[in-house]
Amino acid sequence: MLCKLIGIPLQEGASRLGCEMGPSALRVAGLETALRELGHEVLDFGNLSPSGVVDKHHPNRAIRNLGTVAGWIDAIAEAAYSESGEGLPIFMGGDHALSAGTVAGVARRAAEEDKPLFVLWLDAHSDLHSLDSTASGNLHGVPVAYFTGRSGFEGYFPPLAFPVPTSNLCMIGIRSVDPAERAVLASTDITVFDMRDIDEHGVAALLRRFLDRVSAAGGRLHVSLDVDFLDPAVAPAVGTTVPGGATFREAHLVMEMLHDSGLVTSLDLVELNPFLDERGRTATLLVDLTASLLGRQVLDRPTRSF
Ligand code: B3U
Ligand code: MN
Ligand code: MN
Repeated sequence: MLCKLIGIPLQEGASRLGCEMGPSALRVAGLETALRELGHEVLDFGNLSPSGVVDKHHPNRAIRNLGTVAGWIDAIAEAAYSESGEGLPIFMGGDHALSAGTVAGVARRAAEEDKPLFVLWLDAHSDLHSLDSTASGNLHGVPVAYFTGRSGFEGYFPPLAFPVPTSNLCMIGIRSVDPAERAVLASTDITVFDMRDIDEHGVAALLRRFLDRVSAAGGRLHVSLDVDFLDPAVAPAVGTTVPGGATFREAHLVMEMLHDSGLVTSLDLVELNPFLDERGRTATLLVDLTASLLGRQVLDRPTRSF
């Protein structure tokens, strides 16, 4: 498999500075070598930079860095479209606002191939705020609303030609949802599995159900992994830690199942803030999780039935 590493040092969507160092930390932690050791070809495209920044003002005065983030989304969407034609683009963030661009870009690619696009959102948060409803004003809280085509982004974020149908979106790991987001989740058909669902049913059963749907539809699958999907005890390098997240093993199992499915066509690694890390352990964990997604396994594993 050809793996394309694309750095996106965007940090203006988060409240704490530091995500701009995410792509460097993933490189230092050995992402390229880990993938090469699995037999993959790896191309590092370096880091993207934003399109021209136009100052934009929104009536919601809480919003921060709107013009800057909009400039990033524009450039990211273009790169995501161009690089998703062959191989597996791995978008190394950068804060989660970047997924407004990556998903918009891969959605355009899927539409061109006449395939449905599915999105697996691994996150503590639903990131479903509109520009009107965000109270923090941090734009890493809005990408899902944007790429599913909810209203209010017109004139602020780049026009969106191919919104992702909400029925094609599955969120796993959710445990911090604001009231406005909760109302959206209640009124749409987004599949949401919170931590209680993981506790009750196990992450494997939840994920298998979704992957079966993607496979039956012949879809492309974009995976967006926010560091705060993981429990802060194993992944401290994130600005918005929420206790009670996925364990080390749950996260690896998700990646191993994604590998076995053969369905993943693009990947975001987001919200890594190396300034908050402990001796690189979160960056290293992200590298190991990506290796699991790309086929690293403990044993040569035959299909087993118990
Ligand atoms: N929903 C809150 C918190 C948040 C969302 N995404 C992250 N934090 N990383 C907000 O600010 O919109
Ligand atoms: Mn997020
Ligand atoms: Mn999050």
